[in-house]
Amino acid sequence: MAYRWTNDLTDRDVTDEAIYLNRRQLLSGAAAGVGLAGVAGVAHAADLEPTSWEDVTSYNNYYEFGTGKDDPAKHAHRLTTEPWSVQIDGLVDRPGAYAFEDIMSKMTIEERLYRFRCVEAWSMVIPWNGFELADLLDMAGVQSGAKYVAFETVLRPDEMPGVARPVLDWPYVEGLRLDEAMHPLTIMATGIYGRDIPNQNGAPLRLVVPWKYGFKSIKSIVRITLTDSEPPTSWNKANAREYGFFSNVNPEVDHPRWSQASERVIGTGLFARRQDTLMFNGYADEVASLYADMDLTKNF
Ligand SMILES: Nc1nc2c(c(=O)[nH]1)N[C@H]1C(S)=C(S)[C@@H](COP(=O)(O)O)O[C@H]1N2
Ligand SMILES: [Mo]
Repeated sequence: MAYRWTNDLTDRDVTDEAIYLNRRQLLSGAAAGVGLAGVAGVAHAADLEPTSWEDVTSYNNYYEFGTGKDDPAKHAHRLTTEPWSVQIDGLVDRPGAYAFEDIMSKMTIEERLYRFRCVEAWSMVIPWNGFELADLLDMAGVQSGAKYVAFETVLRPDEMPGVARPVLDWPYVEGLRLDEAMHPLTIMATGIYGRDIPNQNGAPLRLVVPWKYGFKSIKSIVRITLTDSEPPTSWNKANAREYGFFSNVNPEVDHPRWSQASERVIGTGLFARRQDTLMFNGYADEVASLYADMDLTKNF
């Protein structure tokens, strides 16, 4: 498998789960802990148990390939991810089509072990590789009038069997407030377990916003637009009463059809373990201040 990212980790350092886990144990040692303490997300890493590669890559939501959890793993191999470019436009100084390789050559790839909580009340812990979205936005030069960031997934009916049905209004679109987009926890993921991110997980690059429900983490991004007004988002368009623009993980605000107080932990067997859902998915210390003046039951 080709490694798309260039940093100090080579394919001999991180080739598979076992090696990844050993390496992580080293990283959680006291000396390494000091050096990593400044990196957002890593501070929490030591007490999180990563979901297996098998579960992360076979239990997916990617409706462009079908609505079954196993549809993306079955069909997403049809998606062509090379060549790939991301159109960055709107309120930026340097709009244009940014080639994936050019982006990667300028970005610093890090490991981020994040909790991942779907609005359907299941969760995983995923060791992403990626870069901070803020660095990409800085590359394009965000203008002072920008207040939001809009994202769009590639739309290829020939390669995506799921888009033949109007389950959502294709292409899949998402959005963040600019301060959310610039937050150091917000990343563009290009890998999992040190390997290129599989198509079913959103190759070649997808958003990851760990304190929000999973549907905010839009896959296979081809366009990023800086705007001055709140952009439309796919699930909000489909059902505004059930899916808000913010969609911050919140155990105290239930989905109209189910409780959000707890979650099923994927990969814990037939009688899957449940655990309490954490405010902002466990990232309250980092992000609660972004919403200090908001009523979270109204701005859900
Ligand atoms: N383009 C696109 N992005 C998407 C989705 C989708 O259907 N299409 N599903 C979302 C949902 S509901 C979740 S929970 C996550 C799932 O990511 P994963 O399959 O990598 O775990 O992707 C999100 N991003
Ligand atoms: Mo989801």
